[in-house]
Amino acid sequence: MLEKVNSIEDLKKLTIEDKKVLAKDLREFILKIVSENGGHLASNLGVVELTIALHSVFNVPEDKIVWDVGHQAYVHKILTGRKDKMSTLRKLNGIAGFPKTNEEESDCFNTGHSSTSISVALGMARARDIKDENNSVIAVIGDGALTGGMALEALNDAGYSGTRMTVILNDNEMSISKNIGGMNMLLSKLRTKRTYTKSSVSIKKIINKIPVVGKPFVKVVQRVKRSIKQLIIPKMFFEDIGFRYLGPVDGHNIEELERMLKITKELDGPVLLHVLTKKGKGYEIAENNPDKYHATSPFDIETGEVKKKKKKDYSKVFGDKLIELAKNNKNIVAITASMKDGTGLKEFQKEFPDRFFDIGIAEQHAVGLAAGMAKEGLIPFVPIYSSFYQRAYDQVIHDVAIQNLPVIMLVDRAGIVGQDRRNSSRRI
Ligand SMILES: Cc1ncc(C[n+]2csc(CCOP(=O)(O)OP(=O)(O)O)c2C)c(N)n1
Repeated sequence: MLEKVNSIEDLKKLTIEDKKVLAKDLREFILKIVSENGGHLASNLGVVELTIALHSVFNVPEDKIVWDVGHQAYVHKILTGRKDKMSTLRKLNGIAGFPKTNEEESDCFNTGHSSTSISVALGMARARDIKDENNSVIAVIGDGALTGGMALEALNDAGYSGTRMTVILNDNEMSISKNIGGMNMLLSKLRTKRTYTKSSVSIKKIINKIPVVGKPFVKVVQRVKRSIKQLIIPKMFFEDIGFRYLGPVDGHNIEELERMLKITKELDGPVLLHVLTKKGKGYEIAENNPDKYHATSPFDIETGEVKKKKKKDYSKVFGDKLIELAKNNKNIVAITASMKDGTGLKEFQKEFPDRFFDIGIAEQHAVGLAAGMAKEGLIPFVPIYSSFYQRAYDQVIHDVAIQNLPVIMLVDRAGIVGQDRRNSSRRI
């Protein structure tokens, strides 16, 4: 089926049954490429059906799809005419592993750093309204990225503004490792609920068509529904801040996804569609170890074994040394912004669970938190990749440096990392 699909037009001609076959082909194709070249695997396997459904319902490049982080955009790239370039992933001058506006028109925005998509999509939606245009704008954001402050700032603005846009919450319960935090607690309550809003939207549309009695009646029905919803779904956070919440929907059911996406297209105002997906879907080894296969170097498909064994790197040296220091000093604590594996803190967490803090993809908060701890006599270690430390420059200056607080910052991955180009001016 994948051989037949070379463009979005080809995709749109397929039946649901064809699309199911296509999903299987896409998974095999991605698995082959990533096992040979390395790349982001588990997140891409998780969004195959979602991406097919998005491109079936919406029309890029007129409609804008903003991929948060952008590491999960392989399927989007394959479907938007770049299938043949995928074999150059992570190769010199090869296809970028993230959306690139200068690569294809349907990549409407460059992403790489987490939690930017809702702000950007809201900006695009406001621009559309000012220009009096009619396209749809969609942000696709993971539950991990939703822990970032910028995403929450954007939800706050979007919900209040009432601007027409869709946020797709791709909830796989994982950041790179298991997702944590209060937002995750809220999502876990929503995950277990039946899809609630699916009928309410169509009822509203039908009632709205009845003349005169229509509008007031809708208001009454909505009020009743809202109170029922409060009973069924505790703490309707998204609705309370101005979004219409739809879902949760099975993110591997193309038919259901298309149905829900069509509803979001019809609605005025901000909509959040909660989609449940499985990271690594379809490749058992990645399903069982989604964190290991979040991003990987080349590996053997049969066994999952990485071909070139990783040497001891600076993150490991740091992690081992920190454990040694922490054994002799109970004031030492460690903070990670959702990167415990990459920054070498996995063993520290096992050894000192009470002195380890994974605080979500929230670098600003990580440094602010460390400042408070340091002020009260603790010795916080905060390892963050150099590129992501950019998020916390203000906290580094305002909360730590000016107050001369002993926060220990470890900045790694500085310089050039060749494999993944995330934006045109810098390779990280
Ligand atoms: C500011 C920032 N910090 C850290 C990262 C590293 N990072 C890349 S993907 C990711 C997890 C994203 O989780 P989620 O949004 O749930 O997407 P999923 O991979 O689960 O689909 C992290 C922490 C980043 N890209 N940007």
